[in-house]
Amino acid sequence: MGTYVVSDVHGHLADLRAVLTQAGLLREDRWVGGPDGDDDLWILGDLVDRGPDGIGVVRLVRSLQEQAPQHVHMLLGNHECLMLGERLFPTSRFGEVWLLNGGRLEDQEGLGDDDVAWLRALPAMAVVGDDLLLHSDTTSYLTWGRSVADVNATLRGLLAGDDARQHFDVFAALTSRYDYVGEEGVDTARRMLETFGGQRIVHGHSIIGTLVDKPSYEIDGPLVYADGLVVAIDGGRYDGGPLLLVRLS
Ligand SMILES: [Mn+2]
Repeated sequence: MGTYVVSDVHGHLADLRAVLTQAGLLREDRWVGGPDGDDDLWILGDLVDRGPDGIGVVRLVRSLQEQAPQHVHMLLGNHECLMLGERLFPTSRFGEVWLLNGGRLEDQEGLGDDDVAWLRALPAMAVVGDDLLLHSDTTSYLTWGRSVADVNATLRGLLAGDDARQHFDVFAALTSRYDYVGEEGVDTARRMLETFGGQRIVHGHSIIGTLVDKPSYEIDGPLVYADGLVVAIDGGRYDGGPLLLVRLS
């Protein structure tokens, strides 16, 4: 049994299909789940915006979740908040910020009421084996609760509400980054792990190229940093890098 993570697909449906197929998780849009059918997939948010077919990625991910609900899991990214905010509050600040961050009309037009309910209920964190999985390399999660269950319940409550500012605050908090970088980053990562559990944080959101000061086309694998306490997996597909599917050990 293997556990795979992927993040920040940003509309690149063909790439997502390709990496899942190559790993034996997918065959012609049907979930296969690896050689024994018991592999797990965690998608760490940011399915949409910036790329060619965000709504296609939403459709594929939701279909895989329906086919294999015990094996396919999706976490909330800041672009899911953005998609939701634009849909619910188009005349608020979300309108401008959504466009600036690569929002696409086709993705909004394809979004059904059922998708909106799904977005509002996405969990933001999970501990899987020894890994704490989340979207953003931020400490904002600490402001929403003292356990994974607390944080997920708080965010679910905030996104269930109809207050545009509340939604925007969640989006903004999930957009912050680089909190595990540098000397203080090690302590920060340790504090996150002590609070939420796990031996290691696995995140997307901040592209590896910006963490190692390299162009994204030179990135070919995940980055382990902060004394081995943190793993970044966003290869920067929207920036010309690879969509990384990473098998956790
Ligand atoms: Mn993000």
